[in-house]
Amino acid sequence: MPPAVLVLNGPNLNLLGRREPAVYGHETLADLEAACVAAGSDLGLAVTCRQSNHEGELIDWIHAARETTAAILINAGAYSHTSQAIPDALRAYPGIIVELHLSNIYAREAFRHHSHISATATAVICGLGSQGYHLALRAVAERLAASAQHPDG
Ligand code: CA2
Repeated sequence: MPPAVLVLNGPNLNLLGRREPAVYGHETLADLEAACVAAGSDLGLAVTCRQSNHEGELIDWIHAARETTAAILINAGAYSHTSQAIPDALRAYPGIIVELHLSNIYAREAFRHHSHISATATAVICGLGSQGYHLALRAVAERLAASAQHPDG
């Protein structure tokens, strides 16, 4: 069985490709998710994608992933800057966590410069659009392969 990876997208990311293309690009969420599944399959990862506009639903998916997935890629949208509950859930997750943002949050409004999720994450990628998701999947595949070869680190 290939290692499972959960790609979580948070509030308003269902609007991708429909508004603000200058900031978030032309790709729709369906395009982004299909590319993640395809890249995962090339990398030997079983990728599942979920999007929600509701904090509690994102948290329920993080909890469920504890037993079943090797890594979570998360773009929590604006919850990154406001939520304490999502980072709490991520702190209880034992696998690899990559925080993602399509835009460069440091080049935008001051309220986007801090993410409560970053301190819980293994790595953070921002500003590369959908390419960031692809790079994150590649890094996860390489880390999992390395830890399979050297289980004690
Ligand atoms: O850059 C990112 O990926 C963000 O996580 C996107 C969030 C924003 O609140 C974060 O600061 C940075 C917003 C997602 C909203 O997505 C839309 C997409 C198309 C049209 C309108 C909103």
